[in-house]
Amino acid sequence: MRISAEFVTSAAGVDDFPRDRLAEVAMIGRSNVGKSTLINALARQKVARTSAAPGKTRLANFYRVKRGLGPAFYLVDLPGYGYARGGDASGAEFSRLTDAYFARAEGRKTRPDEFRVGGAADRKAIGALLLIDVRHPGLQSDLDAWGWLRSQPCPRSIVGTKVDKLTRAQRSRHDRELKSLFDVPISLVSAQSGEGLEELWKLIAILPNQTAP
Ligand SMILES: Nc1nc2c(ncn2[C@@H]2O[C@H](COP(=O)(O)OP(=O)(O)OP(=O)(O)O)[C@@H](O)[C@H]2O)c(=O)[nH]1
Ligand SMILES: [Mg+2]
Repeated sequence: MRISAEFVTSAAGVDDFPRDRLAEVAMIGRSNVGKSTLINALARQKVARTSAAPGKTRLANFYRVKRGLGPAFYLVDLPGYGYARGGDASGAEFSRLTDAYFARAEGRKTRPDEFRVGGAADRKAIGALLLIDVRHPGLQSDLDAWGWLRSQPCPRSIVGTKVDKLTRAQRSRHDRELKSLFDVPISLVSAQSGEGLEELWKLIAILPNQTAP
C-alpha cells in the first residue's frame, strides 16, 4: 500500500500545534524507546530524526501521513521522558508540553485556566500510543506514564518496541509479564525487522476515533 509522509512542524507549545481537523496519533514513551524510529518504520522513509543517545526529540514533531486510500492524519513524536539533560528541569518541561498537547483531545473539559486552548470546536480526535521497550517491562516511569494517560479522555493503546532484541524464551516471558502489568492488549513490534507493523497500521487507522475507555 502506498504511504506518503512529510514533516509539518515542531511545536514548543499550544500556539504551534496544527489547527486543522486532521486526526492525530501520538507516540509517548521513555527516551530511547524508539518513538522516532517507529515513525520512520511506519512511514517507510526517514522523516523523523533518531539517535542512539537519549533525549533527541525535545519538541512535539508533527508528521502528516497517508496510507492507501485512508484519510491523512498526523503521527506525533512527543519528547521522551525519563531523561534529564544535565539534571535540569526537563521532566517538568516534558509534562507541560505533553499536558498542553492532550488538552486538545476531544472530550477533555476546559478548566478555567485553559481558556487559551479554545472551546470545544478546537478539539480534535487524538489517539495515544504508549511505547514500552519489551526488554524492560514494568519500569516505574512507564507505569506512571500509563497511569497518567488513563486519566486523559483519549483512546490509547500500548506498543512493545524492539522485539527483535529478545530471544524466543525471553519473548514469551516478557510478553506474559507485560500482560499481567497492563490491562490492555499490547502490540509487539520491531522497527528493524518490520514485525508487527502491518497490525499496528490497522490499529492506528481506527485508534483516534475510538471512544476513550
Ligand atoms: N534493534 C532495534 N533497535 C531499535 C528499534 N527501534 C529503535 N531502535 C534503536 O533505539 C535507539 C533510539 O531510537 P529513537 O527512535 O531515536 O528513540 P526515541 O524514543 O525517539 O528517543 P528520544 O527522541 O530520545 O525520546 C536508536 O539507536 C534506534 O536505532 C527496534 O525495533 N529494534
Ligand atoms: Mg526521538
